[in-house]
Amino acid sequence: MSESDLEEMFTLAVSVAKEAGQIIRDAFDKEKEVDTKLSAADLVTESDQAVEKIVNTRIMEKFPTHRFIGEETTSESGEKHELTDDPTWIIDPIDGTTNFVNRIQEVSFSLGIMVNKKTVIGVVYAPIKDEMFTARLGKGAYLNGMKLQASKITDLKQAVIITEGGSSRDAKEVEDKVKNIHALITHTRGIRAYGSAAVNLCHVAAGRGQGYVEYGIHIWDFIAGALIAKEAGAVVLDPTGCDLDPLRRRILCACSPEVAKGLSQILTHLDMGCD
Ligand code: LIP
Repeated sequence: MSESDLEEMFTLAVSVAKEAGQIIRDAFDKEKEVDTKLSAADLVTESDQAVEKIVNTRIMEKFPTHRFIGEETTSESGEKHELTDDPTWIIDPIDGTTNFVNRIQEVSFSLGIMVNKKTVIGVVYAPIKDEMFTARLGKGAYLNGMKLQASKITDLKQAVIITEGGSSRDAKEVEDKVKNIHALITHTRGIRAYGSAAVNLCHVAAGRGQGYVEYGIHIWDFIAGALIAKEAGAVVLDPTGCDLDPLRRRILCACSPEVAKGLSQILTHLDMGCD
């Protein structure tokens, strides 16, 4: 893939993020029609579907041979994903749908592009706050054009860690997540939960906290934010400390290898299966 191909893809990614952001902003203060998916805490609205449809159309108009993985298309078809070497656009139309429904400002549009199974472009747009996070592989991460740098903290005791309860209500999963929250409170300076994986990763990229861990999310929730965090100098791994497998539904991000190691050691690692 040439530099100019990547440049064209990046330009389209930012432009569809702005278009998605406008749809999200227009609907934000209005009453929403809400449906549930796998659990009563797994939500979808008309806006999620509208954004995904328009973004899919824009991408296919310009790059008809590229692949597309979208949260809502996947939920409807129930299909498993196979990552190929083809250029693949992976989108979450609204990451933080529960926030969106409740008019909580941490909502985002997330778009990652993989080529040869490597993420080459990440764009996360938080439209209510008008924060556009972008990254290209090897070229750094930016917030509204300003270069990002993750925190330099190495001591877990000084770290603020973001984590989430997630949408599964399976008793064993909930029990293990509560154990993890207990461990995080015990070993860190504090925990936070913003309700959007993409936003959480961008917070770490921007030095707003030192780490983020979540079990039970999907490739579309984190693939763009993971590149943004990495390009800002953070470490992104599987929570066990192995390389991140984008289909294994769990992620650990930390501002430094020391904080990553400390986190991995105190956590109970949930097996979430594969996307
Ligand atoms: C959300 C994630 C969040 C997680 C929620 C949900 P959605 O994505 O970003 O981190 O805790 O359960 O999966 O469903 O709003 O796109």
